[in-house]
Amino acid sequence: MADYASSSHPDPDLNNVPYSILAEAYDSPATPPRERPLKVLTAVVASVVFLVSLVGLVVNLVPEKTAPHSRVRDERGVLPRGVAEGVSAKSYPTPISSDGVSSYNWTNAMLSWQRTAYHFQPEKNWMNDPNGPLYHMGWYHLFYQYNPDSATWGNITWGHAVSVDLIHWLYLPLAMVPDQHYDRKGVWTGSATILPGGEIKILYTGDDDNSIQVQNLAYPSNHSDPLLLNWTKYEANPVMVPPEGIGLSDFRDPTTAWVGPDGEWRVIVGSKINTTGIALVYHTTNFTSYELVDHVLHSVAMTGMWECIDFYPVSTNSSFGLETSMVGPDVKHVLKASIDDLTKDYYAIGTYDPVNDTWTPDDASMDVGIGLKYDYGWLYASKSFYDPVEKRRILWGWINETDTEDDDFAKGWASVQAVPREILYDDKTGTNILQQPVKEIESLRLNSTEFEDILIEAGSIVPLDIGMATQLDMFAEFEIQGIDSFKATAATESNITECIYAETRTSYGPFGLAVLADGSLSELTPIYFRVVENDDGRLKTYFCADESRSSLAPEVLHTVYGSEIPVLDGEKYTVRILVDHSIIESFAQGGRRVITSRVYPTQAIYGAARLFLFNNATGINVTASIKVWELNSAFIRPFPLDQVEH
Ligand code: DQQ
Repeated sequence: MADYASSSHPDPDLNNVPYSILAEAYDSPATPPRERPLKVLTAVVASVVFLVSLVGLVVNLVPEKTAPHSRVRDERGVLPRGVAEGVSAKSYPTPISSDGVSSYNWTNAMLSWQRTAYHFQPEKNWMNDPNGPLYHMGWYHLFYQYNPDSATWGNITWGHAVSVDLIHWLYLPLAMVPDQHYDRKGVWTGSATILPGGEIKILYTGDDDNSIQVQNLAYPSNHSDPLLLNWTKYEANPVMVPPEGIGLSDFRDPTTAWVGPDGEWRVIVGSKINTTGIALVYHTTNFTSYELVDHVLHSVAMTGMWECIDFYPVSTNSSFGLETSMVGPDVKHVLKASIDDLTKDYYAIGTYDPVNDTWTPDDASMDVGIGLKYDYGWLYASKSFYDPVEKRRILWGWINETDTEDDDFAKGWASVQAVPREILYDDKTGTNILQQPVKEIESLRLNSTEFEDILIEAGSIVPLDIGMATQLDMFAEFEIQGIDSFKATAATESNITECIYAETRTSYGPFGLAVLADGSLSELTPIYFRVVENDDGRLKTYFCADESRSSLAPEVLHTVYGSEIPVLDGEKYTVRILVDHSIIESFAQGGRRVITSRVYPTQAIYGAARLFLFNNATGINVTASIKVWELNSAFIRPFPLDQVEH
């Protein structure tokens, strides 16, 4: 087998792809960012005056809530195309209201503002799952489910882009299109496996001529091409067909393979039997013929179809990611399934038995599909890969839309990929993974503003003077003042559990940040903590995002979501937030819980977007320290193939 990993780059120019320097690529603001004092005391004083007038707004300005509309059928009973063709509801039909108005009166300026500046998205049209991420000869490759023809799901091909740093991307020609009997109705999701010598194998699901889901093999036509421009589909595809007892449209999304102690490769394919979600295991030695193991890797009753399974090791005693085949004493395994019925990615941590090919969750009550989610907002069909350069595991995930199909047509595009996240095991809790944006995102940081020990009194909101608030990276720490003395007197609010509207005042919160808010608070997205006293007097914390007031557009989803989050003794309440136009990604307590908000502001856009601190607790004051960076735009353009030899 050729040792491709050691092949040298055939064209040195490719190592110096002509990126524009960022300052030139970034067109706003036109002048260099102004420096701001580190401690903005004057802003705080002004804030105190301002907050008094705004308290009433936060508390009283409660617009009528729009009930989440049906995400399965529209009012004519029409199924979204994805559902009709055997995958999840990936486009939402446009609801028709009683007055016949189906959509907000969007202007072009509003619609163009929604497009992100540093998240990966194609130039136009529909995108969904990330596929086959890998590193090869100096380039990170990302493939993705893509409709080249329209802003809705369908005609699924593999789009392709490359990056040297996971932030700036160059679009390449389509990698694979639906042109064979075994994938004519779609080149669906798949994963890459890199063999020890560097050879790349891709397994993907094809929706065949008869709408049967089958697994196919593809490989680079030329492994020496760093850009992997051409792909060969194996001539004897398909290599796996639905086994006996498995529905013909319930068999999809093969994982990255890993090698077992017997030297054979293992691959998982997602499926279900009745309403039990399952992970089928296959063995192979050559990637062309496969043997189904006579038991599943794992199953969970009542979780329905498992899409886009991911299975990988995490180290319990180091801060490095692990290559997919790694097993050992200080290794646990994460099993993730994208739960088709809920369109959410659920994971659990457990123990893999490589001899018997079984996996057991550490805590059966927190099993896959009933326990933890990667993201309590909008992230689906995620896939991880091992980055051999930085020795880390990186997660890609699809941020799906929560507007309507008509809105997507108006925008001309639908969906973005989340900023890639590094995954680590949380050795402090031992119960969850940690997710953080890859460190390369920090290369986009421009000027910063820092606020220290700002007092946010109960029932107040404090504007932060940071200028443009549409492309941000921020880190905030909150401390409750006098929690111990207050705890003794606070009424138990165990009846108000989970996440609530941010303006609902309880003893210990909500408190946090109002992101993408306009000056009059007609639109805002609160990202917040709320602390609750259990019956036994112990405190528990919720981390939430409230999208109920994110947009004046009635047709988009308005909802509140989040999760209970471990906050250990001695820890402050901390959150890192990335804002990129209509996407907000929030990582609490070092990434123990993550919420991606998909919002569609109509007023809090361009220069009108602001950032606030708020505290809607009834009985506690909170202090906050926060550092906010303005972020540059990433360089995401077509690869100048005509300018380079390859
Ligand atoms: N998307 C693909 C399927 C997968 C689904 C089709 C998950 O392979 O199950 O576009 O979003």
